[in-house]
Amino acid sequence: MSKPEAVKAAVEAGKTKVVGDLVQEALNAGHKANEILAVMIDAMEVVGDKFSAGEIFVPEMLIAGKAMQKGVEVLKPELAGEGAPALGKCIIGTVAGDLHDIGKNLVALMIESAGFEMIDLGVDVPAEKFVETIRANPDVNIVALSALLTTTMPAMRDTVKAIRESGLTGFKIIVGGAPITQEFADEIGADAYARDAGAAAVKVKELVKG
Ligand code: B1M
Repeated sequence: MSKPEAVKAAVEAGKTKVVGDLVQEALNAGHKANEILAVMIDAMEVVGDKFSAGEIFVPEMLIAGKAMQKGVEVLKPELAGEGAPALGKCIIGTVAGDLHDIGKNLVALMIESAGFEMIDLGVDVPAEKFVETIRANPDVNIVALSALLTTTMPAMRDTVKAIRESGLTGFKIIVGGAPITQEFADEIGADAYARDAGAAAVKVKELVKG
């Protein structure tokens, strides 16, 4: 089994204690951080499919998520890079009712690495909390919303609506997450959509450069 395959197997099996070491071994063996991240995302895909098929349940999905987080911790310095010019301030959060944060954390890491100061509101963030935080940070130029459930897409819509109705301006809203599409982003009045964390970092740079 190759080093990345070992990482994938350990994430799938929720082996939280060994994933970090396996990721480090894969890096030491010359595998790129993005390649290792991709196999961990594949592992979560397998876990999600097994959950859908009724082969595993929420606790197993949770533990696989924890295992992935351990792996991401080791990858962070490699993914983050350094020395990006200061481009502004970003507020990020997973919308109300949604507890998924692995993807949101990756997006936060990549946007931060692109040169943004990050205010991470965490998960299950009510629309009012986004509005309140934007109001308290007049220099914010990016608001980033994540949603992983089809059932929380309406909360994303409500959040964009609440932010627009607040009358606050001077920032762009970017949305993303597995069920989100460009069409949905357009429909709810977001300024941008990104498919993954790398694309989100590219997009926010374009947004602030106007
Ligand atoms: Co949940 N879950 N989960 N889960 N979970 C999914 C999302 C699911 C697809 C699994 C499945 O059934 N196949 C399914 C959703 C179905 C749907 O709505 N269509 C699902 C379900 C049903 C549920 C529960 C309802 C289960 C239950 O209780 N019966 C429940 C809901 C809880 C809640 O939120 N209220 C639930 C709970 C959980 C756990 C808590 C156990 C755990 C989350 C742990 C955590 O996040 N700390 C969990 C997990 C781990 C998953 C899967 C297996 C993995 C998610 C993940 O981290 N992927 C997931 C299946 C899957 O994704 N294949 C599943 C890896 C991560 C890197 O990818 O988050 O997609 P992702 O992020 C990507 C992109 O989406 C994008 O960039 C990232 C990569 O670069 N992106 C953005 C994300 N945010 C972005 C924002 C942007 C731009 C891009 O701009 C701002």
